Parts: sequence; C-alpha cells; structure tokens
Amino acid sequence: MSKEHPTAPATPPGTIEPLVSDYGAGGEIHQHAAEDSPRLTTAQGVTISDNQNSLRAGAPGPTLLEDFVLREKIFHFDHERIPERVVHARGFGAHGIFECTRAIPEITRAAPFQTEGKITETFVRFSTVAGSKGSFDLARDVRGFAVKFYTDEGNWDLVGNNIPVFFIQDAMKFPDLVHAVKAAPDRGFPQAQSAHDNFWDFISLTPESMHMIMWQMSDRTIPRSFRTMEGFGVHTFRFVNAKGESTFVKFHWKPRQGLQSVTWNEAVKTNGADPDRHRRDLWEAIERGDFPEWDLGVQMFDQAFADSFDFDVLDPTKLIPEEQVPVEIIGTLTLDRVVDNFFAETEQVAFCTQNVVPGIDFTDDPLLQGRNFSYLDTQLKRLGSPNFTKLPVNAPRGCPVHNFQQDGHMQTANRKGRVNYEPNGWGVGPRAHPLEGYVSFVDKTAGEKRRLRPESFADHYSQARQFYISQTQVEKGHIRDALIFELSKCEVADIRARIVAHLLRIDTELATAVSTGLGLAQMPEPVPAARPTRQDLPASPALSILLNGPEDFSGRVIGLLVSDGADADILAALREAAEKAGVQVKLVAPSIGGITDSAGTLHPAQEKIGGGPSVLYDAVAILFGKTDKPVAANPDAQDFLRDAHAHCKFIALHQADALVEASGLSAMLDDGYFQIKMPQDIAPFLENCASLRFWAREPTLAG
Ligand code: HDE
Repeated sequence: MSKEHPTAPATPPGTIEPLVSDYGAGGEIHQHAAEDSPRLTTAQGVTISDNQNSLRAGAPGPTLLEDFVLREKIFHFDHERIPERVVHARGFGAHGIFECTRAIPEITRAAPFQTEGKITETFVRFSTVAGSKGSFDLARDVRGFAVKFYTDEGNWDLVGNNIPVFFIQDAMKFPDLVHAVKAAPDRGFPQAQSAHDNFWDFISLTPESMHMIMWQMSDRTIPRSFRTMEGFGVHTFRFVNAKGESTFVKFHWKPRQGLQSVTWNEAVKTNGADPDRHRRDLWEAIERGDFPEWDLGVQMFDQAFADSFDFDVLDPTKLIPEEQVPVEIIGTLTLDRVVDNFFAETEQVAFCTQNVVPGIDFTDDPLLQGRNFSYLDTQLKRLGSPNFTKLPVNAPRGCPVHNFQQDGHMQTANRKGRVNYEPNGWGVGPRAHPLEGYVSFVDKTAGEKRRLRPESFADHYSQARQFYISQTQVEKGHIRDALIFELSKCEVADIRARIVAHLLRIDTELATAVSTGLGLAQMPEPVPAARPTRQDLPASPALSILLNGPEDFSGRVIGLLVSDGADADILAALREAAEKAGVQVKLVAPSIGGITDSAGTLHPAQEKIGGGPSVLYDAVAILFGKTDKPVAANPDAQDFLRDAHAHCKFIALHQADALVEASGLSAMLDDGYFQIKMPQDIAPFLENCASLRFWAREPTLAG
C-alpha cells in the first residue's frame, strides 16, 4: 500500500475511531492521530502537524504567507479541474474483458480475433453527448459507447455510439452541429437537450440528418440503462488480413441484457429523482456481480457488395440492414470491474479513432477522416500534455512501447543514455519492422482536388422512412410524440413547419400527426429533395427496440411499496421468487427504518416513499398491512402508483384498494395488474414482467 495514497479502510464509517480534538493553551485545536495511521504529508513528503489550522500571527491575527502547507493545499485544489470534453462530457467508465468466441485470422490479423478464447483487456466509457459534466443521465440524447482494447499489438479504440448512423456526412459540419445543439452562446441554456430553436433550425436546414433524427426521436435516446443499449462503430471500417487483403466491416455491440428504454415522462421524472440513474445502475450491477455483457457482431462485405448496395457504404448517415448482411458474432465484452478513481480513469481516458492496430484500417468515410484529426487534438487540450498516453488508463498493456518521443509537460518516462534518434550508428534503440509493423491497406486513389459531396450520398429520406416503418405501433407513437414535444419547445413557428416539410418526405401519416399535434395552421409543401424517397425498402425488425427485448426479467428491479403489517408469507415468497429470477426487490416504506410485517419481522427499507418513486423500478408491487389508509393518503404513495400505471408497468397489489381508490385508478385496473391473494399468485406476475411493459394500457392514457 502506498504511503502517499492510503486506500480507504474496509471498516464502515460509523466504526472508525474518531480523531481526538482538544483546545490547546493558545486556543488552537490539536488533532492526535492514532499511532498506526499513515502520516499526512505535503506533496514534498513533509509530515503535516496540523491539517485544521493555518499558521497565524496571534489569535485572532493575520494568516502568514509563509504557511507553505496551506498554500500548497489550496494551490493544488485550485487546479483540480481540467476542461470537460467539448462533447460527451458526461460519461461513466468501467473495466472489462473481451473474449474472442470466433477467430477470424483469415479476415483480419487484428490481435483480439486471432484465436478462440483469446482475452483482451478493455476499458469502456458510456456518455451523453450534449450535456455538460454535471448534467443528468436521462437527457434525450445519443449515447457514446467507446471501447478501448488493450491488444497485444497496441491500443485499438472503437469509439462508437448507441445509434448506427450520424447527423452529418462530413466532418466540416460537426462544429456547427454541436454549437446548435448545445446551450445557446448568449444565455448559456438550455442544458442537455435538443428541444430548442437552434438545434431544430440547424436540422431543418440539414436534410442529411433526417435518418438520424428518426433514431434520435425514438426511445433509443432514453435507454433504461447503459446495460440495455446497443453500440455501433457507425462508419464502415476495414479488416485487413496477413496477406494485405481487405474486407469491409461494420461493428455492432449487442447487449445480452436485451434492449430496453424508458418512456419520456419517466425520463423527465427520473432526472429529478436520480440524475445519476445510469451511472448508479452500472456501478451497482458490476458491484453485485451481475456483469453486463455485449456480443461483438460484425457485418462483413466486399467491394462487390458495396458497389451493388442501394447506398454508399462510406456515407455515415446510412446503415446496412442486418437482414441484408447478417451480423456475425465474434466475441463477448464483459464489464467486470468498476473504476478505482473516477478522475484517473473515466475522466482521463482518451479515446482516439486513429488508435488502430494491424488488421484494422480506415475507409474514406469523410466523417471518420475528420474524426481522426479531432480526437488526438482534443486530448492535448483536455489533458494538457502529449504525455497523456502514459497515464495508466491510456497506456498500452499488452505490448511494450519503445520510441524516441521525449520531454514535454509531465513527462515521466524518458529513456536513459545519449541516443535519442533513429537511425543511429550506436546500435541502440528500437527500429521499425516492415513485416510486423502497421501497414496501411494499399488502396488506389485518384481524383480532382475539390470540395465535394459524392452523388451517392444524395438520398436523405429513404432510410429514414425504412427506420420509421420498422417500428411497432407503440414505437411509432413515441417518435410522433417526441417530435411534437421537441418542436413545441421551438419559439419560431417557421422552424416547426420546416421540420414537418421534411417529415412529409418520410411518412405522410407521421407528418400529418405531428402537424396536428403542433397545431400548424396549414400543412407546408414537402421540402425539395435531391432524390425521391424509396417506398420499396422493406421493414427491418432489427431496428425496433420492442422486438429485441430481453428474454427474461433478470437484472431488473421491482419497487415494493410496503406498510406495517404487510403479509409476511407473500413478502417472503416475492423475495424468494425474485431472487431465483435474478431480479432485485427494493423496499419503499413510509420511513427508511422499514416496516414490521404481519409476523413481527422488521424489514429495513431501501427508500422512503417519495425518495424512491416508481420511475426507478421496472415493475412495482404494493403490499400493505390491514390498516393502509394513512399510507394511501400519502401523495407520494399515490404518485408511485399513478406513475407506474402511466408508464405501463406491471403492478402487483395486495390489500392496496384504498391506495388504488385514492389514486383515482379503481376503474382503470387492466390485465397489467395482478391481485396477489396468496404466495402462488406471484409467479404469473413475475412471468409477465419479462415483457417489461403492458403496452396495451397506453391508448387508454391518451388525453
Ligand atoms: Fe466524437 N468526439 N466526433 N463522434 N465522440 C469526441 O473527443 C468528433 C462522432 C464519440 O467517452 C471528442 O475525447 C468529430 C461520431 C464518443 O471519451 C471530439 C466528429 C461518433 C465520444 C470528438 C465526431 C462519435 C466522442 C470530444 C465528426 C460515433 C466520447 C472529447 C467528424 C461513431 C469518447 C473527446 C469518450 C468524443 C470529435 C462524430 C463518438 C471533440 C469531429 C460519428 C463516444 O474529439
């Protein structure tokens, strides 16, 4: 254990010996450390005698400039912050391992895919895009899904998102896109949202964004958890084998937990109830050993397919439907370790799309090419020195690093000796290796030097339509509602109309519904389009969240609202059945001290009513004692039930009639409700929970 940074004791805070304080003769406080505790020191290693009082000339008297202990402590504190990421500022990281489940050496020589069973260490950072570091987790926003593979042949960063396409086709537009979505420069708001004029103004003038907009307005941007979302490399990359032959590849992360999102109303309320919802969820899952897993899938294709495909595979606003090129699983990522220190790891991790290893190469996707400049550049600004590659979270692990790069701010690894150049006649130092080294795929390029956008990038609406028609009715309704919500936040009526003019190119029914929802005075003309929208592209079920949900209810949480006298047998049976199913039960009670059940057993609560609203749970159960009237009158208890109802959750009830009535729901009980009369009634409730929501209720909520 380092003397400088002792790790926290294992003993819980309440049992730690308090430091003894007393007033000395001069009125100053002395603190006596326990003899065996490590000494508190300055950064220079000098033991500090008093960490509570600055050096003063008398009492009261001026503080002395001479007090180097005080000055050093405050100086360091003053410099604790580094610039937050210009996008993806709010993120959460975890360590994991990648296991190759299908070796593909004939296709790529990339180290992680050479042998079945091969393990590669990884670090993953999930993020929102638009909000600042201190914003809330459930913003309607794209999520970053960045993975660093510490391979045997160097670091490979697959810096992806949870949506397989992007807003723009050329890096040139990125600063404008980001300026438009982030807080307006004059007022500094709104924070972490796209529901404002600048964003929609930009979008309305950027037809290529319409495919991404369909995804962004879908529930993909309000995931239930980082654990329940997909990840995508977005661009077409190249796999390159030992012979130098290339295969195009698109990367997919498929969550073994199944896809799951929340509803918009739930997201808004969750941001108040627990702004750290997603990071807490990931932390808790890993800490309890319920390690989240994703399969790595690849869509592989050759130039002949690229030439025959309806769209340009280098256009990042397009995807290749899985039904057309199957996603082949080649490995599994398991997140099994939380970070030791948020700053050192999550904050200082530096992903760069240019970090590739032999076997992985770029394509001419103009967005990818621009990113390759941006990431290295931004890390220098953020981390302050080109030596950020030496930070433990960024340093390669599976291979040595030898080069003649030297000096610079915060250098910690200079070579010894006089030789710092290559080639040198001293016979010292590393040399390049033409066979083992990274060789770019040999590609012919020719063309006029011009600022241009290829013709093949010109169809902006066909895949937007394809995404829309691939959704279930419920999901289509959510896209419509999201558009109405967001555009209703735009003060300029013309912006609303301009978006509807784009929607007309995608789906008339959607455009009409949005126009009605916005109360547009008249339907605008469709925007002029470079290409007509193709009506013949088939629906792709892989694009729906609801068609790709979990197989069971494991990894989910039931919120159990209880009161004193709750039936002991039912409570025990629910807990037992849930545990068997890998489901957590969290008790929400009138007081955090808990309740006493009908058998007289005390059950401590995890939340007090109000602190644990039902938005935090995947399903709810209400288990009251015989005298539940006072709890039924509690507005927070009523919100608990009303929200669970409004969010289409499955609800189990035992002796909860008074609450149902007080919540105004007596006439609304449907097949998503389960009356628990005896312990045996729990099984059907839990079985139904696997489908996550009782969507049949949704139409009854309208108005
Ligand atoms: Fe990024 N992006 N990006 N981006 N991006 C950054 O790098 C950029 C794009 C993505 O958890 C920045 O370290 C440009 C697409 C993720 O640390 C910056 C363009 C995709 C993360 C940057 C794009 C992404 C970033 C800010 C258009 C999905 C967070 C801080 C040409 C495939 C990584 C940083 C983390 C972060 C630039 C577009 C994903 C400024 C110029 C497309 C997941 O370098």
